[in-house]
Amino acid sequence: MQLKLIYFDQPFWRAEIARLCLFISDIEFEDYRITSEDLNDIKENGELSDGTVIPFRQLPVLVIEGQSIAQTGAIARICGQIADMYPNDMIEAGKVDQVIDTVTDINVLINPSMNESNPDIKKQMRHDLSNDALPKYFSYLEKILEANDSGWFVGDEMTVADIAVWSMLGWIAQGVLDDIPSNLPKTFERLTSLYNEISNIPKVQEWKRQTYAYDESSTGEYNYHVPNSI
Ligand SMILES: N[C@@H](CCC(=O)N[C@@H](CS)C(=O)NCC(=O)O)C(=O)O
Repeated sequence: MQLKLIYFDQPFWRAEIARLCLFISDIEFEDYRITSEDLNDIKENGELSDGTVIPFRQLPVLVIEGQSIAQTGAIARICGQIADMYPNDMIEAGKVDQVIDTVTDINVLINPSMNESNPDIKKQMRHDLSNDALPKYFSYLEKILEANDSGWFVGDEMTVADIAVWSMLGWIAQGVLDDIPSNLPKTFERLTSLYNEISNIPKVQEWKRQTYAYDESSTGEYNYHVPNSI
């Protein structure tokens, strides 16, 4: 099966959910990271120069057997099924989906503060996120982990839901979001354990070594200090 995952050259959860489950399960795929020319093509024409369709002019897009699929959740479900990290059972599948959609909701909550140019308003937004919205959502996620009691969100094995939360927590724990404390997730015991458990998986460490920049001296855009533990 021919698989190509198209995204920016960043380890953001929207792409990592697909890249990582495929990598962990030794499924071959093309990890295509767009150039600035590609981005222009996407914005102007809704496709890459080779004709690959980018349906909503946003990324990620998965090209599977020559067909383009957009939307993080849809891609996660396909890659999760291929990688055997997405349940067959309808209810269990729904439990995975609800976690992925909640990570989307958290992302959407953070977005306005990323686009805010007034520093005072931005600071207030980040303060509100850190003291209200984020802890609230983390506590809901924590409760699901507590109810399942296997260490994973659904069933007894890691699914794409766990990878989504891991990658989202890593985004926050990097400390790249000004005025959102990097240790915010740490007060949530089960989320912390989940994060550390996934970080310790040898294939995850290998993926990070291969695709995340680790040069301590670099301050470049592509230097991701996604911590191994929180
Ligand atoms: N609903 C989409 C949202 C995807 C999205 O917001 N992608 C961002 C990158 S993380 C993007 O392509 N931004 C460029 C743009 O919207 O012009 C999904 O779930 O995948």
